[in-house]
Amino acid sequence: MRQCERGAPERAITTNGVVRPQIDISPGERQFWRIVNASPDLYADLELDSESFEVVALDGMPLAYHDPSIRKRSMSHILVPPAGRVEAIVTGPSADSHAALRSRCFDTGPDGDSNPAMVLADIVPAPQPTLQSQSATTAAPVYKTFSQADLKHVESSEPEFVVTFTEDKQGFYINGQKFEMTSGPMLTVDIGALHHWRVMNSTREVHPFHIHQVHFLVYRVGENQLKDPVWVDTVNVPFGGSVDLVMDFTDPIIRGMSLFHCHLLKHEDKGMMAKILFR
Ligand SMILES: [Cu+2]
Repeated sequence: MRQCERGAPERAITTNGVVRPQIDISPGERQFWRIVNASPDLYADLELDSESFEVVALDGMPLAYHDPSIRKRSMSHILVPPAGRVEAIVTGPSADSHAALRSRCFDTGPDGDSNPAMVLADIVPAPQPTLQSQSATTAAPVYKTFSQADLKHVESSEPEFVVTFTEDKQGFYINGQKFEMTSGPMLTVDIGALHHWRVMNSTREVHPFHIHQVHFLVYRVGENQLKDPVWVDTVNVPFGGSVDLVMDFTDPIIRGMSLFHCHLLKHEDKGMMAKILFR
């Protein structure tokens, strides 16, 4: 039986600690939402009945930060892995609609845990806007752009490092190694440049790849070059597939012993994690 047909969820995703709360928003009102998937191992494929999310930031990084021409992106649904964050503008639906914030069923693969569809919150029309609109402060936005030529150069180069996820009955591995607290770094990176990394998933379930201190551009999934690549710090790696990333190691504040890992807690705790030394 396919995952999305397995029936009732074993566990529910709560919203701000509550099972299926109400969210007040008046028709046509625009609210700024900051969403974090704080679940240890459930995916949220977020969807708002009849409305789109106007996404302005992913994983704490404004879309415009590396490309000032992109202020927002309209998305009908958005897959948020554990640890993923989304900031979006939401418009209140009409008063006669019965709207909900939902998570779609997400197929985590033949060996993955079930991740069924569920209602996360009911959207309830408020008689008045729940918040007074405020004008934003006018400090100039901060951007850090990379030239298209530099990005293309890195993207078309051979990967400098390949992360391969595997698993068996004894545990979960990165490049054949199970994480130990006493392990040394799997690799050392000198700060100051963009690097091409590839993350490969040789298992039969999805794994969200995450790295500390660093954002990366996801520009290819398998053989598919992405039309709208995004900068994030957590990316879902399809089972039997791969993602290609431009790692941004340019920020001089990146320092010391750090980590990259699968962000499904049960996988990370059973070994799918490695150290990286930044110097
Ligand atoms: Cu995993």
